Amino acid sequence: MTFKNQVIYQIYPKSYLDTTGNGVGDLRGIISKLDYLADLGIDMIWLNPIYPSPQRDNGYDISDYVAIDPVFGTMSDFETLIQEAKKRGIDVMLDMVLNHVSTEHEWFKKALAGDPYYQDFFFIQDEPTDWVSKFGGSAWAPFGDTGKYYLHLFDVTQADLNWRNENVRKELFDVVNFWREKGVHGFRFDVINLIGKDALLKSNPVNEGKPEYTDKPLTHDYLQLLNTASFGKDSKSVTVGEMSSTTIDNCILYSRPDRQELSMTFNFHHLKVDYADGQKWTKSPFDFAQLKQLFHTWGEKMSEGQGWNALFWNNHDQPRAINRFIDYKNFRVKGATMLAASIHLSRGTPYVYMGEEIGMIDPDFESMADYVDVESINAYQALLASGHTPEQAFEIIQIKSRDNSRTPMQWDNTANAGFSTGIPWLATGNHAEINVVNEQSGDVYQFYKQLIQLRKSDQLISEGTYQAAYQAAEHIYAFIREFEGRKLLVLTNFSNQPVDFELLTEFVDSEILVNNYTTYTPNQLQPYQAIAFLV
Ligand code: TEU
Repeated sequence: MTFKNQVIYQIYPKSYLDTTGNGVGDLRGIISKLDYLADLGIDMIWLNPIYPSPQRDNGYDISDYVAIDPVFGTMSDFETLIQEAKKRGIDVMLDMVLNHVSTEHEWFKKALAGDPYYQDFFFIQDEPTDWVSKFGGSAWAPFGDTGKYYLHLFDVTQADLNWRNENVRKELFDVVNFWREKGVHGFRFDVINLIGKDALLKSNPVNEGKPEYTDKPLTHDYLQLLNTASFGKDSKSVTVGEMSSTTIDNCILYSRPDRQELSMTFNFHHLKVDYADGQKWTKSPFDFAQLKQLFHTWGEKMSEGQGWNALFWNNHDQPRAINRFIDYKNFRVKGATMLAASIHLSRGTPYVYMGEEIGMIDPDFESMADYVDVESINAYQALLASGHTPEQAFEIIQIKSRDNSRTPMQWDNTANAGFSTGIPWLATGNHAEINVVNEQSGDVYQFYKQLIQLRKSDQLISEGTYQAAYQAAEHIYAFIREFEGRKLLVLTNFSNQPVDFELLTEFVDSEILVNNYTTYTPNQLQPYQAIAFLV
């Protein structure tokens, strides 16, 4: 079993299951659901940050890298989670947020107190650059009353770390090894392609300054040092880099096995095809032609370059895909299963985001008071400042907020969806119909189980090459996988209408391996049909 035939399930711990009644999910809640996860067939669970944090950015502002925030439980609870997961053949992947640290971390506090050793852990300059924070506003803030400024590419409470400083690198390598010694084999590295910054940071108005700090060449050197000093010593390690605004060429270098950097990479280009003018906080239908072109380009080039894609539609930073890409009011189940097939049969490692396996959708929040995400709250103010009415601004937040995917897991149709006996930290979504009790025997969950099992059992899916197909077809995304003489043609209809097609002659005598419908009309795909032909 390698990362090529594994499926990774992402858990947002705050929202998975609360066992204490404080309205926040916890480690014992995850432990209580390991049998459910084992039934689904997943191989690894990725946990978003569970470390001590002021929670300004829901745990991505870390104040202690090697402890468990009491809101999630104790280190003993974590050790129990590792043991219980292992009993079920499930490994754990932790989120390593190594580009920045909370301003509540002792390193920043000591720097602020005047300790030059720790001041060199950060980017502190006399003059700020013109860079823009990814959460809006300047990427610089006053460093105490020194008259200098410190860099924060994200929230003002998330200070960027200076990876040029070998003392910083050593501290961070020690963090990864601390969790390896706890039995952790998986690591997701948060915005790790931002760590290669220059010593002296200078202004660059291009794309809000991104070229000055994204995918810089030193990033590869640092990843090779990190690999050698930590997870590279573990033959079972699975590592994934979250790559912000990256390129295919860099992702091949980040994930090509001989480079000894990472196992695979997340890129987000396919989740920006519903951005007007490349801007997230806009309202725009998705561009299907651009979506399939991106899948084909990334699929073929990563295959040719021996790179490895993390395949996903959902995560904690994205609205749920069913809302973005599917006529979900009429075709929720078919749309959910079609989306699943479009990545689980492709080349890469699929990620299932909690609730995706039961077809969860965005909540119907009715006012800004329902939203808590710092990025969304900042964006709402920016939309008002740029002339949007409150109604227009709210409509954009409703479709784009990260809170959409962070609502509590929907276990049943009781109050709070069976997530908590207390008041949930974030309101629940529409769990009356969409919940595990209703859906676990239903089409979506069972289809995910089938896809996950196929990846384990057939090397054509885990190892096969990727080749684009039906590129000119207006509503069809299709590709061919090939391995040791066997071929799989996967066709997905991204529309709510039947679509005619001509089956490639080489597949005329094929068998149907996967179909999210119970029937097949020759040379016609039904609305949101996903079908795979094997020869
Ligand atoms: O996200 C990186 C990132 O760029 C996010 O801003 C994300 O792309 C954006 O919100 C999409 O609109 C990582 C984590 O996944 C995210 O939760 C953190 O807020 C961020 O880094 C800072 O650590």
